[in-house]
Amino acid sequence: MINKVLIANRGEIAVRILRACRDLGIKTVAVHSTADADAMHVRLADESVCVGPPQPRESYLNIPAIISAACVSGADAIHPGFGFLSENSVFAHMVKEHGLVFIGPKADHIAMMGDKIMAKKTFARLGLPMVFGSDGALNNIDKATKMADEIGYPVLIKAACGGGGRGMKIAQSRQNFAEAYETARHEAGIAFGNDQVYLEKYLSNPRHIEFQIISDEFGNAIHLGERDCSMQRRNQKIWEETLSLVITPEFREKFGQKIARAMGELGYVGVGTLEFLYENGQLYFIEMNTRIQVEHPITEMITGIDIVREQILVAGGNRLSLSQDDVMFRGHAIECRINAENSDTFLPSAGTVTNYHCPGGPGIRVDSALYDGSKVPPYYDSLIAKLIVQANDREQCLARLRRALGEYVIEGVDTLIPLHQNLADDPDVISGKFDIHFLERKITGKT
Ligand code: MV4
Repeated sequence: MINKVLIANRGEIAVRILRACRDLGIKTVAVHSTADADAMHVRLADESVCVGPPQPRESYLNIPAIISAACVSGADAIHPGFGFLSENSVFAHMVKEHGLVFIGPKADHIAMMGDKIMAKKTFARLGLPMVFGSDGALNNIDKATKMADEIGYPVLIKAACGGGGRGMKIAQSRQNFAEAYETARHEAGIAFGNDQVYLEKYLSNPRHIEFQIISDEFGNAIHLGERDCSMQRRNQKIWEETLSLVITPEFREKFGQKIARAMGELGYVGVGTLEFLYENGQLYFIEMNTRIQVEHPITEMITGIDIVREQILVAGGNRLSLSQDDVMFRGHAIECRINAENSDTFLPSAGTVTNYHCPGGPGIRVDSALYDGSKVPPYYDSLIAKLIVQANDREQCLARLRRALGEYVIEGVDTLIPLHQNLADDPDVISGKFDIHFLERKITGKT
């Protein structure tokens, strides 16, 4: 049983986790940097510990400080949230070695999915469809070129330890393959300390679709449908939706079942997300994330399931509180990420919030740690609020979204609210015709 959770994170996700703990009657310990002493997650927690100066490396990523904070406060579990230490298998292992519960999957599964080649091999064996490409790492240029020729150009060279768009190089033709390959290996070596790369056929205009799964240690694994996360810029998602317009109920049920069965066979315990590219009516597996994700609330909104609650419960050794037959999808949900960034330039905007008014009413949820007078420090991710909207269908969802965006007041820092207002009025967004390149095209005006 988990009685007290240390939350190794900040901002809205720390508050989200605090809320799940409170609902479960679990005590909470916040950690914070000196820059976050007055932050909402510190105010809402039962206890708090300062773990270091503002720089993430010295506070939210400071493993000895965080594990010490858990030990001195008498916490019996650590929730890493997302980002920071959430997908660090060494940290997950250390937490366990200290007799604490890591609220996440087994360290071995985190390490497995961190290696994208290993992840692909695993899910290929479990029967998921893959993008046409190399079966593993390609460690010499001759073999790599032969493989690239076989795949056909354009070819994408991906770093084994990359992911989330980091460490990718595109080769448009055989003429520039050698240079792209050597550059990719060189950059991967510097960025990840591992220069292994693999190849995939480059899909030119895919959508980004991901399936949410959750499983317990008794072999129960379920899926909670998919999210369309195609609306992104520079690998940063801006707007997510569920359900996807391109997945039929029959396909969702069959494919979801296949994924859930695969998770059960793997012995995976916890929440997770399988990422796919969608093109020409087909899904292709690319990566798996082993953390709770930023966009999890849209799935919560249409299923009515508290995913963070289930995550904490299964980490504590409990059975999933529901089966696949209990999972129903109600209407449509959209999340807008409200970043403290200028809507035109995307430059981050730190400062103090001088006026704050949050939207409400039917179908509206706001996940945020903002309050009137709160600080937005320059040291961290620019996500300051998530506006999540649900309605019976997509059209009504968009109408509610426009209403909520119109009510939202955040003064003192620049935000992406104007960008979202623009997107909610865009004919291509309204008709649902967008792929992963849509936003970049819209911003630059290119076709
Ligand atoms: C691809 C691709 C096209 N073809 N793989 C980027 C993030 C990483 N998770 C995988 N990524 C991509 N892999 C093949 N074979 C295009 C991307 C990609 C992308 C994917 C999802 C969301 C946003 C993206 C932005 C640029 C490129």
